[in-house]
Amino acid sequence: PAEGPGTNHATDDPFTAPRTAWWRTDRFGMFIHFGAYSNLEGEYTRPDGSVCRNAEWIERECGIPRAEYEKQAAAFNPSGFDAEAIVRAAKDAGQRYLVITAKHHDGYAMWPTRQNTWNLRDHSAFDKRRDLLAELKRAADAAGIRLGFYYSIWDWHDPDFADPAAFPRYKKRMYGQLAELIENYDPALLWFDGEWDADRPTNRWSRQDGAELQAYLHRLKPDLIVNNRVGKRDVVDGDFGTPEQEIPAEPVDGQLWESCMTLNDHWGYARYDGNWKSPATVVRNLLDVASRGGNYLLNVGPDRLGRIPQPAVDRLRETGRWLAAHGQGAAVYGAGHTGLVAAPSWGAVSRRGDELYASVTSWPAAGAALHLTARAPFRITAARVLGSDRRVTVVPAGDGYDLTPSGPAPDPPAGVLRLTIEPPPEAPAGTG
Ligand code: H79
Repeated sequence: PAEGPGTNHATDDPFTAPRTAWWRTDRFGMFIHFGAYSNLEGEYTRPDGSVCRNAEWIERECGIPRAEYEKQAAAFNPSGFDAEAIVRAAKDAGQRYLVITAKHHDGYAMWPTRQNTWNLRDHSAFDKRRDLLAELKRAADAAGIRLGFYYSIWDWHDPDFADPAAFPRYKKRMYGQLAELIENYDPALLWFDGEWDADRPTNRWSRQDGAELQAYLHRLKPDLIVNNRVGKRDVVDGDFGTPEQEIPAEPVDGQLWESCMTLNDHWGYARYDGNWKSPATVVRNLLDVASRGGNYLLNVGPDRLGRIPQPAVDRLRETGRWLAAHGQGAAVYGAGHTGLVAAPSWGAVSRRGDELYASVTSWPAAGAALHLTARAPFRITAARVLGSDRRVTVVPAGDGYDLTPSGPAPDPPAGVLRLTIEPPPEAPAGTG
């Protein structure tokens, strides 16, 4: 049957469902790209001595012969993978969930799957008694952080994937792997990718395939959250949209969304990539995302031994410090789109109930005002700077209010103004 926009394959509305409440509140997660490609650390030396650079797409983009890729995977030994250190880094950043690549496009499973031997236990130099996903699950549970898995539908390794006649066999193994993931590790979320595969032009992954898969997953785990790449990335597919390396300018009506972004220029580890985003950029992205009602999934790529690079750890810690210093993340967790004000140039404004959180990333000169443009009528009954005893003078001005914090600019020149508003208009759905 034809389905109109807004008709989701889930049996509930993800925008308001209790099932998605934690995700709508938590706002900030850690993406982890880690797989057999990580062992190459972004560089492949061809037989002629030339070097080809990439990260998680290295097998395909650098044209590595299958046997060659399998050989290097057999040497993969992430002995330095420390689930507790990873969870600590996420926790330090203020991240509240993790999404790790259980299987990327190269088809290599990061857990001891029973469906094939192309996996970390059976095809590596890693300690066969260890199970990284189980370690991560245990550490995440202990820290009160949720765990999700990235799973690529596209599979470069399984010969049945690209053959339409054999695809049902691939699909059976894929369903089997997903059941393993759910039964063994009880993930809070599955993050699909690679539904736009180019290898089966006559038999593409369809909306119907996505709907069937989603129904299957919800039978196994009714409160599972699934991204929109389970289908065709339309409003009917999965629970949330997945803008990649971008932040939408506006919230998407009636739809949950999450921006996934890299911390440097690659998802997987690339030893030559030192183009790290500044902590200020990370903080600003998080504030912008939250103010538009979205989540921010910030990526790290562990090295061949499984260690998150130190520049990434440092930036995560700085981000967490910022949140802690300015109201313990009050502008982010459980906060969302205001529906009341225009996005200011000096920061971002989010809302939780009858409070607005005006995060200031460009502090004004002493005595100068921050202008807040109102898009709907509301009064401000109280204003303060979180984590500080500064006062805020509020004066109606033009199309909104002038907010003037007392004293000289703080060091660093940033802060969060909490504005209590009245009457508290109906908060938009989809926020905490
Ligand atoms: O897992 C990460 C990416 O590997 C995956 N999605 C995120 C979360 C992704 N797959 N494809 N794309 C993103 C977009 C396609 C980019 C491409 Fe390319 C441009 C494929 C080939 C050219 C990037 C640049 C990858 C190889 C070269």
